[in-house]
Amino acid sequence: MTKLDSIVILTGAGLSAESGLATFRDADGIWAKYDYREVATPEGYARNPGRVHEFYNSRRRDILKATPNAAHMALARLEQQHQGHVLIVTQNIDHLHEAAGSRNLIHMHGELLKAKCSRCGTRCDYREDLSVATACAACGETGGMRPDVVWFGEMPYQMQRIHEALATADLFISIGTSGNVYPAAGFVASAIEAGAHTVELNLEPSEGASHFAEAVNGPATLVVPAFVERLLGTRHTA
Ligand code: BV8
Repeated sequence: MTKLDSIVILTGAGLSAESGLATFRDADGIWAKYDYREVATPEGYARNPGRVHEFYNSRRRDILKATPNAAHMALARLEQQHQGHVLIVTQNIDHLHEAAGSRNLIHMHGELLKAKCSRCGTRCDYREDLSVATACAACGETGGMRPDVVWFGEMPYQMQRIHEALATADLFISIGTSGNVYPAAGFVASAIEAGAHTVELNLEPSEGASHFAEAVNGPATLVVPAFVERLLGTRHTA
């Protein structure tokens, strides 16, 4: 393998599946139980904020009970031991990458353990249930507090920083994502344009599998630690 200075890693719900958190598009996934237009769009929130709060309150409680798995730990090890630059861009709204020790991390779809006030824009850590009666600690207003997550039709966070990282990537790894949701699903094309080697680590081939130079299929807790050891091992032999 050539010199791999800059590594960009995109993660999705499949990475947290073995920590007990539901994915979206698997047979028993979240979108099999909820209509995303009702619970993950600004229109759905405006129509029925109580239903959206219920949806996210239940997921927040699940997230607070979850712990990082061997795949999260392996990615934190890679960041600590790799001589070059490692950036994780996660679509996940859980905090398991941080809990595993990852630091160089972008939550492009937001974080469920944060809330933001639609009235004054203030964002804060928030681990309790939210409701329309929750008052904003900054402006005191009620009725405006929402989970700090990016809904369909909303602009994902830190896109400029992500595109800059993709433009200089030597290696792009996509882990546990079905490649259905844009703009994240388009990152592999940007990485290819930058001349990066592209790898998909996923339970099964994703929608975008054909774009990747290399793929390893299997559960994240098996394939991710093995791939990280291969990368770190390569460093010693290069
Ligand atoms: C936007 C909210 C524009 C938080 C989510 C083209 C370009 C740009 C936009 C679009 C476009 N075409 C369509 C759009 C609109 C839309 C979109 O992509 N729609 C799709 C459905 C067609 N995109 C948007 O609206 C985005 N915004 O583009 O804004 C804009 C421009 C200017 C100004 C304003 C706006 C916003 C997208 C973000 C939406 N929010 N979530 C939450 O509730 O979580 S999306 C939701 O899907 C989650 O965030 C999730 O992370 C994301 C992706 O899902 P995955 O993570 O991939 O999960 P999934 O279940 O699908 O797959 C899991 C995979 O893991 C599977 O492959 C499975 O095999 C694998 N797996 C399972 N178990 C394991 C495993 N792998 C390994 N080990 C295991 N054990």
